[in-house]
Amino acid sequence: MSVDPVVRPGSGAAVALRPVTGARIHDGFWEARQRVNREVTIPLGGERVRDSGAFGNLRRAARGGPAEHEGKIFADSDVYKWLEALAWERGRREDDGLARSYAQASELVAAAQCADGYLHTHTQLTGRRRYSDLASSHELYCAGHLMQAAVAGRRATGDETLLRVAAGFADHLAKDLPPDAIDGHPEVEMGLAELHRETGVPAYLDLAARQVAARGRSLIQLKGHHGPGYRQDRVPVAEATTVEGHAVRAMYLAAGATDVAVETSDLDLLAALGRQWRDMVATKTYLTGGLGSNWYGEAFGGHHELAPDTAYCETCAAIGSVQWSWRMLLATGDPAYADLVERTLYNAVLPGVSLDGEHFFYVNALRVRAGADPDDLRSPARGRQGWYGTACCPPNVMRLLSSLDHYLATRDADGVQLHLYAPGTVRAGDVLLEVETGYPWTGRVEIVVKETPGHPWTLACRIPAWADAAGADGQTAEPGGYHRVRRTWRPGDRVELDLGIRPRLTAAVPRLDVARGQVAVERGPLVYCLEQADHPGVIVDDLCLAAADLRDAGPVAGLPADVVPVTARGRAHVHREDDGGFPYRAAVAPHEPEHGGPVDLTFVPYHLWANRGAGPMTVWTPMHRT
Ligand code: FUB
Ligand code: ZN
Repeated sequence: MSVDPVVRPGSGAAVALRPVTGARIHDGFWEARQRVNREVTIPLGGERVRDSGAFGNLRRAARGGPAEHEGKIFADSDVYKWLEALAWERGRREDDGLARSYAQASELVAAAQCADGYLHTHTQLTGRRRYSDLASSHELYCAGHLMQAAVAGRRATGDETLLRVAAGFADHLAKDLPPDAIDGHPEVEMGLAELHRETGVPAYLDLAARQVAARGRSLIQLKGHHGPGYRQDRVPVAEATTVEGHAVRAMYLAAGATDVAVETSDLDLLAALGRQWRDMVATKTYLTGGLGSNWYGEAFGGHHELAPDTAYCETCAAIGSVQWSWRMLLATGDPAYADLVERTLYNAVLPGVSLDGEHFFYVNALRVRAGADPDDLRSPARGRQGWYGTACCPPNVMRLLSSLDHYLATRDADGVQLHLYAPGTVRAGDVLLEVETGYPWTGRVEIVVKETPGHPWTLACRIPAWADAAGADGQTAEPGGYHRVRRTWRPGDRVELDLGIRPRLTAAVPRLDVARGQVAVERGPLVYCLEQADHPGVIVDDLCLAAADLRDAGPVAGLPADVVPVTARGRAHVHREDDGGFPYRAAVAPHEPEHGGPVDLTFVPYHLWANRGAGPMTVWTPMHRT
């Protein structure tokens, strides 16, 4: 089935690449997660959203306020994200149950809308004046999620119920939103831009552009201790050189600004976004692709402030990063953006949901110490939770997994580009490709041309930057670019990649001081970690790597059989008698050996940690001095 994708630049947009409308994952790693998403997570999400009171809010708003509002001020957005997931899922495979749930919830949303198009149940039910507290009301944030859900509904199912609601709201905003009114939480920019792409209404894009341009002029009322940077209102987007403040807000704004830049051919804005992205990658991104090192403000820290144990790395921030990088990839065709999409998907989004599909991480720290504080509900030391009072992350994962097929491939005038590898098919105009692979566990990818036009075109396959041992069609392939083959293809022609997946050690630049003297294990696109479950009798906090003898190993208990763990020789620090006191002592010279007993280390993919109970875990491991 061909479904217009989650991001669909307009015909005149300044983009290098365009998404394909017919990419489909059939099998393998991601299909297994999509299946659980469809069969377990999305139905459960519907129940949790109902239990949170969000449907009740809509029902009461439909009857007319004032009345009680339950849950967070942005509770409507949970409904919209969940509806978006349902819509994309219906586009993948229709079924009556999904269609019924979708129809009921979208009719409820439609019923709650005011006659003039306005819709925000908290404002409607409390009787608060519209747009009177945009710093925290999330009115436009919810509107943006509604618009994205509406576009998904139309593209994936042809249903226009939500599209009418979203267009009604957008028309109202275009007419009645006070000038210079911007939301404390960006999101509406992306929603308006995509709604414009779907409907062709210029006013929606104009409003998105005005929202982006108004930011950074300290128009938003300051709240609490936060300065304007927290809400991306300190520096105009076109002038910013880095990302700052609340990480989800920053990502949504950057993604929406990218939409505006390509639709309005504002190449200066696009260049500014490229600079911000590069600075973010160079100084503010965790190895996992996770973003946000500060719990306070759920925010970015300063340059190289990337402590693993106190990392925030909100799942939504990772999803926002995927959304932004994908748009930058479309805009520029630069594979570095696809590299970050892949790293982030596997290592910063996917940890957000358990293998059983019923539990979620909000915070994705790269280290959990023995005795870590479990007090906060978001603490990774508690393991994944069934839901959260602030439930932005779970339905965000749902909608991303259900639309993941859209991120596999693109096309341009010259041919087709494959960015992510999964068994499935890619339809791009007259071209039909079939992809066979066991990726990410193996690096072999076979692409078979099933249908092709009679003229020459180029098949471009991304060679990830980490793939320094990659080969393509028997020749060495350059990492960090595309393996391009241009020819007149015939059905049955194939390209064979070997991305050379083997375990490797990764170190951080010295400026990233919290990781000095430590290494991480990676294998293909996956970041690995040491987890307590595999190291009985010692504490993960005491482990270090004794030798760089990484080896692929057989299955480990409690994880799926296809998972490839990595083993290595390690040591466990031996605690001295006086270790229990003041925790500082005379330094030893760097060349003096450390002592400790040998331990066999087992590294498992980070995204799988805490599926066998939460406990100490670390991505970075000290190297043993000998
Ligand atoms: O404010 C809405 C969402 O709640 C944010 O994106 C998350 O960080 C959480 O604070
Ligand atoms: Zn979230």
